[in-house]
Amino acid sequence: MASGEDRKVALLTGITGQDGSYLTEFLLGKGYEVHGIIRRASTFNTSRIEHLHTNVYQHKGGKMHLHYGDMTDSSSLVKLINKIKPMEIYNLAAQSHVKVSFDLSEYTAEVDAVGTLRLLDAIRTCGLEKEVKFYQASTSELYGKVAEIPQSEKTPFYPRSPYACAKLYAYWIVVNYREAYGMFACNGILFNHESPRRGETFVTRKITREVAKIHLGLTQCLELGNLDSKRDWGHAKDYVEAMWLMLQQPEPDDFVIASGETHSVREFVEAAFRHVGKEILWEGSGVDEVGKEKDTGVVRVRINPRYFRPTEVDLLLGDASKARSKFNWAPKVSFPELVKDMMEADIDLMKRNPLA
Ligand code: NDP
Ligand code: GDR
Repeated sequence: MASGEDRKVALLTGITGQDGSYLTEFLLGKGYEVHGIIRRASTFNTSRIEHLHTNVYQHKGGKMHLHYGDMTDSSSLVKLINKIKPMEIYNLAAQSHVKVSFDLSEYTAEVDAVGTLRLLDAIRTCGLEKEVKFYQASTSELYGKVAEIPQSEKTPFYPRSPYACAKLYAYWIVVNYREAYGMFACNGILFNHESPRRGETFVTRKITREVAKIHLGLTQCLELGNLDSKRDWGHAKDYVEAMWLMLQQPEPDDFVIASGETHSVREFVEAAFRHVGKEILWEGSGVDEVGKEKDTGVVRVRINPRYFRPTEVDLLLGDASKARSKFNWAPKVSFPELVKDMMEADIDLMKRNPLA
């Protein structure tokens, strides 16, 4: 383990997730020793970081170490922090699916809200509150029923799901520990960010996977919920850099990270089909709406109410000007480039493994 003033040691919760995998690559590239907490599963859950784990030469001067732990298990967190003595902690672990949080509301609060408290308290238990820099994965879902457009650090919150309510607690406990104990703790209020590594049940990845299958003749039609909600979508690779930049600032603070553009789910669907040369025409409205392929008239998109949420977030559009002015952050990947990246990856995946 590295020692001395220049130790670059980071601990990540949620290392096996989309953001955890990109952040690990980013930190290894900067020469960090990266420690990640993984939870026990009955099947392998490290596919997104396997390429970093097994090939020592891709570590680029850093090293990745994995440890069993869980956000619901305080003693595992204390033991790991005490052993690793990280300089930076990135809290990315969460039950991160908004729709699922309506079914698993108590568990979501345990992991996303109380889990964050456990981690902060574990740092204090180890006496490291003045040494560790802490990043909290906060979210644009906090804005929920939006009070203003675009949303900035000053926009009031109005959470619309058990997930967002849990993340609201986490947001405020981070602010409170910063003020109460002088911790270097930051909230990154990140708007939606996607990639070929996005979980398969989030809408963008669901669309790119299914459109890739339709393109290859593996399936005919894709089922979705609300096509009208609008999101500010960026690329996860750009967003993990912002997480790191926040912790390199002279003072801890909270920052919105967003692309500054908003698109509806319907627009994402159209862009994905356009990528494979199909134009979609919409007919009907509400649950009767369908998307037909212009050339053949075949129905390619159907609405299934099972994907509706009890309360929806209609429109998100972020204003990241504070991050731009404080540390010169701006997204590099545009909306069309994001769709292209995800479509190409899923077409390639489905060609290699049609059952994926
Ligand atoms: P993912 O769902 O891809 O990853 C979540 C990670 O948390 C996984 O590594 C998962 O482990 C881990 N995890 C879940 N429950 C526990 C637990 N009880 N103990 C330990 N680890 C656990 O999320 P993303 O990478 O997309 O997002 C990262 C963070 O950023 C999340 O907190 C999310 O809520 C937040 N966020 C995400 C945004 C986005 O657009 N992606 C936007 C704003 C915020 P496993 O692999 O075993 O399931
Ligand atoms: P979101 O992402 O809820 O914004 O949370 P998701 O991709 O799940 O939904 C975006 C929008 O698409 C609509 N939608 C569907 N969503 C899913 N998952 N499946 C469908 O079939 C479908 N059809 C329409 C949804 O109703 C919604 O309006 C993500 C997560 O990563 C959070 O952890 C993170 O905090 C926020 O982004 C910012």
